[in-house]
Amino acid sequence: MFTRIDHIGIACRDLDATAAFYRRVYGFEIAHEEVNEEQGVREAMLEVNGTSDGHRTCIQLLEPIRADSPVAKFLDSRGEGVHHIAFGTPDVRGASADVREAGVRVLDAEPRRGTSGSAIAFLHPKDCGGVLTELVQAPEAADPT
Ligand code: CMX
Ligand code: CO
Repeated sequence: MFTRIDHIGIACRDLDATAAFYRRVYGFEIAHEEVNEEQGVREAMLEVNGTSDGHRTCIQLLEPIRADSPVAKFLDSRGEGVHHIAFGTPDVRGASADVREAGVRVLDAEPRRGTSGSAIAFLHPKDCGGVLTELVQAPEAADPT
C-alpha cells in the first residue's frame, strides 16, 4: 500500500535561505518550486534520491503565505523544523480508506491537490503518535478532485 517515503516537510520562515542551507551543506538542488494557494504555502522540493517504483524521495521546504495557514500556525507555536512526513502510495483513496478503517482520522474527505498535481490526504497527528502524516499519489497517476 505504501511504497516509499515521498518527502519530509520542513517548516521555515525563509524558503530561499533554507534552500541555500540545503544546497551549501548537502548539495541538494531545488527540483521544483511552486505556490499552493489551498495549502497556504510557497514550497520547494529538493530531490534526495530516486526509488525502486520510479518515483523519488524529497525534502519539502514550506514557507507560509498566509498568517492563518497550518504552516504559519506551526511556526508560531513550535518554530522552524520538521512539520510532517509523507508516504507514497499508488492509490491515495484506497490508502485513506484503509487507514480510516484502522481508526486514524483522515483530515481530507477527498484527496486535495499536492505538489506538481499529485493527490494528497493528511492524517491527524494526534492519531499518529504526534506525527502529522501525509499520503501522496504521484502526479501521473493522480486524479485530485
Ligand atoms: N505535527 C504534529 N502535531 C501538530 C502539528 C504538526 N505539524 N500541527 C499541529 N499539531 C498539534 C498541535 O501541537 C496541537 O497539539 P496540542 O493540542 O497538544 O497543543 C494540536 O495538533 C492542534 O494544533 P493547532 O495548532 O490547534 O492546529 P489545528 O488543529 O488548527 O491544525 C492540523 C492542526 C494538523 C489539523 C492542521 O495543521 C492541518 O490540517 N494540516 C494539514 C495541512 C497542512 O499541514 N498543509 C501544509 C503542508 C502542505 C503540503 O505538504 O503540501
Ligand atoms: Co507535504
